[in-house]
Amino acid sequence: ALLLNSIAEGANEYPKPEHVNFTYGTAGFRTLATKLPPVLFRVGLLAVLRSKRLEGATIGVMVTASHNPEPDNGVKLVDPSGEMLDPTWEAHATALSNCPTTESLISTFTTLATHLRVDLHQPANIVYARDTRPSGPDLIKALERGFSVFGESVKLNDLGITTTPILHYVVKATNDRTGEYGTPNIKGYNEKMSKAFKTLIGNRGPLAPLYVDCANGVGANALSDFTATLGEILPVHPLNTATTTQGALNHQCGADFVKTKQALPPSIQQSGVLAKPNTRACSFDGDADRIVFYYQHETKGTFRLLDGDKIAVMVAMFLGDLVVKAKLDEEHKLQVGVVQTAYANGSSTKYLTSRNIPVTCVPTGVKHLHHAAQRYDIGVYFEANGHGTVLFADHAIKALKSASPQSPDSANAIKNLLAFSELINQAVGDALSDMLLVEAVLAHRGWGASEWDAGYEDLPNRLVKVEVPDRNIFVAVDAERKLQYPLGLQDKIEDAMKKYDMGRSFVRPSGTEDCVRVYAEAKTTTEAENLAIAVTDLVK
Ligand code: NG1
Ligand code: ZN
Repeated sequence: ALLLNSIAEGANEYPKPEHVNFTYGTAGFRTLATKLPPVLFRVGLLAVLRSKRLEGATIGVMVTASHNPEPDNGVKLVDPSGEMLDPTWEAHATALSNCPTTESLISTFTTLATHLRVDLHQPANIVYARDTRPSGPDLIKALERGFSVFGESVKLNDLGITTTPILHYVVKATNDRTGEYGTPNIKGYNEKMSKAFKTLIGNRGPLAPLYVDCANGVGANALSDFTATLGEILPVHPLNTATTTQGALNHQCGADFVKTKQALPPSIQQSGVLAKPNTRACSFDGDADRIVFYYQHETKGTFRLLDGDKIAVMVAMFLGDLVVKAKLDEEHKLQVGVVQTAYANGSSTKYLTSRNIPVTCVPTGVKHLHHAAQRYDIGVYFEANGHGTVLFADHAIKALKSASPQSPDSANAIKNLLAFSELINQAVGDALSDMLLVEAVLAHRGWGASEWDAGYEDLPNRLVKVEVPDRNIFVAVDAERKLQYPLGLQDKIEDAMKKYDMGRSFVRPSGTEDCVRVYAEAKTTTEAENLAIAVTDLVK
């Protein structure tokens, strides 16, 4: 009863606004920041419930709206393994956030605690962080108010301002009783990564300079901390680091801008840094869990994008080659597989398949990619937009650690595979870690950007955002490659596709915005554009 009184007191300070319906979607809660304080208070309650339910295992809470505009914000929960919140709890989050009154909040909380068999006497442990958004401090206050109703039984670890993937790392490392994953703090993260990177680069450094667009977000802080630990082997030039300039976050820069516009951020264009042949740059998004690379064509000067698909293909091919070199016996022969979504460029899928690398296609959303990747010995997953990572199965690590190599070459390959498993964030996509992954592979291959790019040519493509009266009438199936409802629409889309050489198009409701997305690709830019227009007309 004491607890319920204390919840009521807090809830009264954070009444739910009327006429707003919150949903815990693929990216947690995400909307205009001014609407969010009551949601944060309630997420505080839920995070504690989840931790108590798991006998005090550490739960993570990240306050960010990633690549969205600065006035937006959001919040998501991280499970003890460092992965996204268990999907069955997403509904509980939605239920708590929508309780219209303090009374209904109390009753929903009580029902949840009973149904989920939460022993409220258990301890709870929470680690939390935020990105650089100006709305962050207020939202953290609301979150902490939620924790505070439970009094002393909750132990808190505030990481302050840091990236989403670092928060995931700290959650995973905190829960790892063996201590092998790494020291559970930001310093531990930097040390783990720089050690693995140095092993991989060996005497190949110093590498060519790399320009990094930090989207004027938290990636700027993380990058400067990290390079201080790393030293000279990778000369990094941070750009767009104005984390305290109002309105700068994700504005005309960052991974989402580059991928959507298929163009350089104007700031980089103007700086002229890419004019020197084969100079590469990359862009993080607002919470540094996505990355895309790019460069300028040496003779034509055109913009060349190296997106999530290009990263996945290069990394999968390289790890596949290392596995062959490692000469693990037949029984332990590890299979490298790739997980993509329908947004993967058709050329990338074709390239992988023609080289006997298995490809799985799953619906949008990191949790789907992550789970599918866990089914491979070494599972590479990337969304075309640059969110992705590589998962090494436990049995794969065991096989590598217990192998008895017959040649220096195999011994080297095994050492490198193990170093990659340390370098790559095993919890979630991570711009900083993926940046180093790409740099390490390029260094080993002896490649610059253009050699990396040469593998396959992207099909021209268009992504269109269509506002519709009700996006819920659109139901996608078959890993979102087809529409089941509205009835009959899929047939019309397929008729449109047939009119274009190598035409492919699909429609799905967005999980993060109030719109449906139309994707189209075809042999030429004009054809891709026309197909996108034709399908958009069908949807409207
Ligand atoms: P939605 O809004 O469901 O399309 C977007 C991205 C996803 C993923 C999520 C989570 C595209 C087309 N969609 O999802 O890939 O990153 O946001 O942030 O890029
Ligand atoms: Zn992000």
